[in-house]
Amino acid sequence: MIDFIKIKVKAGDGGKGCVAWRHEKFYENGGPFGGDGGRGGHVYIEVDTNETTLTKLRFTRSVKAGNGEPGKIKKMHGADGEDVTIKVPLGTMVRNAANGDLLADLTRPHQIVMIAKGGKGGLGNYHFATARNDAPEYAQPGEIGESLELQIELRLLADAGLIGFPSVGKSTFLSIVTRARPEIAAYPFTTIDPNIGVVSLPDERSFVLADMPGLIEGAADGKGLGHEFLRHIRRCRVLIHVIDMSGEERDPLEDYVIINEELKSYDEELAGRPQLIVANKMDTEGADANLERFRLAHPDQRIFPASTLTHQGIDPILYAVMDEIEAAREAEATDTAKEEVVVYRYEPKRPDFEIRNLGNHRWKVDSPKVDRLAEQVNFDNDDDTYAFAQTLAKMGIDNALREAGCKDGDQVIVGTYIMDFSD
Ligand SMILES: Nc1nc2c(ncn2[C@@H]2O[C@H](COP(=O)(O)OP(=O)(O)OP(=O)(O)O)[C@@H](O)[C@H]2O)c(=O)[nH]1
Ligand SMILES: [Mg+2]
Repeated sequence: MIDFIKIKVKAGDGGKGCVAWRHEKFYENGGPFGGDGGRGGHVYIEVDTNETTLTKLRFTRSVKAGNGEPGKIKKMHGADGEDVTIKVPLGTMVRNAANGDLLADLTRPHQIVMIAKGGKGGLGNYHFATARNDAPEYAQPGEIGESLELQIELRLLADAGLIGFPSVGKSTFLSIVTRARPEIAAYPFTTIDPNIGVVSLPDERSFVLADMPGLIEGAADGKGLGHEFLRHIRRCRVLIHVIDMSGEERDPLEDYVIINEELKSYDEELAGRPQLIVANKMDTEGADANLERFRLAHPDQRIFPASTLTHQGIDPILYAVMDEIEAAREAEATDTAKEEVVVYRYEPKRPDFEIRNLGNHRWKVDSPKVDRLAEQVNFDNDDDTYAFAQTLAKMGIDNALREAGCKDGDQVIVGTYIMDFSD
C-alpha cells in the first residue's frame, strides 16, 4: 500500500547584482546605478486531490526551479526565477532522504509547503556607495538556492474506519465486505495493526475501509493500543462505530458513550466526523431488547442493525457509508480556498558562521556561506575587499569577533584569505 519515490530538488540561485553607472543628460559622471539580481525560484509541494498515487512522479529524478536573472543597468531588478510545484496526492509524507527527517505531512486538501528556498538576489553596486567610496566596482553575488533529496511516501488513506470496543466484530465486518483476511478471534485486541481493504459496490463505486484495533476507556491517554490507533483514524472521512448488541460482555449504551468520549478527548474534530452506528451481533439473544433501549436513548442517530456472523443488514451500511464519503469528497473538491504557504526550513536555523580562536591573535571564520562569497571577491581590488568586509559586518561577524575577544590588528582567516581586523 505504500508508494515510495525519491526526487532531488534544487531551488534557483539568486541572480548577481549589477555593476553599472548613471549616464544621463545632466549626470555625465553619475553614481553607481546597477540593479539587484532576482530571487531564485522556490520549490513547493502541493496536495492535488485529483491524484491518488505517486505514479506520475515515478520517472521524475530531479526538479529544479529557475535561477534569478542578474540585476540590470538603471537600478533595474533582474527577474525572479520561476517557482516549481510538485503535485502529490493527499496522504503524502515528505522526508529529507539524507536523514529521514519528516519535512511535511500532507493531510489537507490544497495544502502547500515550501520545500526548498530560492537564493536571494545579489545587491547592485549602488547599495555599496559610501562617503569613502562613491564609485564601488562591487556588486553582490546571488545566494545559492537550497538543494536536497526528498523521500516521498504515500500512505493509503482509508475513506472509512471501523471503530469500537474489542471483540465487537470489526475485523469480521472487514472480512465479509472486502478481500482482506484479518485475524478474527474471541479475545480482545486480536487486531494490533489496522487492516485495510477495498469495498466495491455493485454499482461500481468503491471505497477504502480500514479495520482498527479495539478502543477502550482511557485510550486517549494511551491505554490499550491507545494513541497508535487513534492516529490512524484521523485520516478517515467516515467512522463506522460497531457496537456489540448482545450485551454479554458490556452494556452497549455505555460502550457508545465511552468510545465517543475517548474520541473527543483525543481530538474534537474526530468526534465531529460523520459516524454510522452498526448494531452488531443481532443474531444473539437479548440483542433486540438492547437495540430497543439504544434507539430510545439515541433517537437522532442512524443505527444499522446487523450481524456480521450471518451477513445480515450489511448492504445498507455500505451504501450509506459510500454516500457519506462522496459527500465529503465533494465538499473537499469545492473547498478551493488555497492554503497559506508554510515555509519549511529543512535545516534548523543556526548562525551562518562560527568563530574559532586559533591563538596568537589569529581567528578563523568557519562558514560555507562566507567561503562561497569570498570565492567571488577580487581581493586585489580595494572596492571589492571593502564591500566584502561590509558584508561580513552585516552578517554580524565583526560583532561576533569582537565579542569573542578579537582586537585591532589581529588576523582573521576567511576562506583562504587572511584579513587584518580593524575596529
Ligand atoms: N454472535 C456473533 N458473533 C460475532 C459477530 N461478529 C463477530 N462475532 C464474533 O466476535 C468475536 C470477535 O470478532 P472480531 O471480528 O475479531 O472482533 P474485533 O472487533 O475485530 O476485535 P478486536 O480486533 O479484538 O478489537 C469473534 O469470535 C467473532 O466470531 C456476530 O455478528 N454475531
Ligand atoms: Mg479485530
